[in-house]
Amino acid sequence: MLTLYYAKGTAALPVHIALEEAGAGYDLHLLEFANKDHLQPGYLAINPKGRVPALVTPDGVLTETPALLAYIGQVFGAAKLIPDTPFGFAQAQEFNLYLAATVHVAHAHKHRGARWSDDAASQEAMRAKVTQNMTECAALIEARYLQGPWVMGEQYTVCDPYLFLVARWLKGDGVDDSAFPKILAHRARMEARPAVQAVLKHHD
Ligand SMILES: N[C@@H](CCC(=O)N[C@@H](CS)C(=O)NCC(=O)O)C(=O)O
Repeated sequence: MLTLYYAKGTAALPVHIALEEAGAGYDLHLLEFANKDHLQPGYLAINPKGRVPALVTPDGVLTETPALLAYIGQVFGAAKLIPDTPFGFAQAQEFNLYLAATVHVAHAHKHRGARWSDDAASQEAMRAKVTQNMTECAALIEARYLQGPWVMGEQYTVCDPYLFLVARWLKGDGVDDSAFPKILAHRARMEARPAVQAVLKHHD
């Protein structure tokens, strides 16, 4: 059995969707950031980084969203949530790692500037760059990565729920998402999927 530790509307969302799409058996453990559940000793013993998601598997704990997505894709191979060629899988990893290492970090500069500076003016300067940086990220995704109808083309993969998370951030980050019709259409396609609808009930 798998256990997903999650907080609502966070990077745990794509992992939750992937588990649902895979038809996996899993338990959910909700952490409330407002209560600092993610910083309590019980959770830090599971993930010393104090972040979500974390997935407890029969082989041990996994953290980092791209790793969890790749794991789910491989363990539940019949669901075909990852490309089955080395190049295709590397392309999916390229996309997911771009979201994790660049896009998520650009987004985090809005509320999490204290990770990088203790200086209030520096944190404000970081916040001021969020719209520009996220717009540039969206432009790259729109032009280079999102093949359509799904990120990897005809095959729905673990890249899709991850893009869905980012698409949900754009407006709040000040991005004019009407400039990105492929991302908007992809978001609508995601919202129409029963697995996504079922998972979103846990994240409202
Ligand atoms: N690199 C990690 C980032 C995880 C992460 O930063 N998650 C956020 C939620 S989206 C979090 O747990 N934030 C809590 C905090 O910063 O205190 C991943 O891709 O899983």
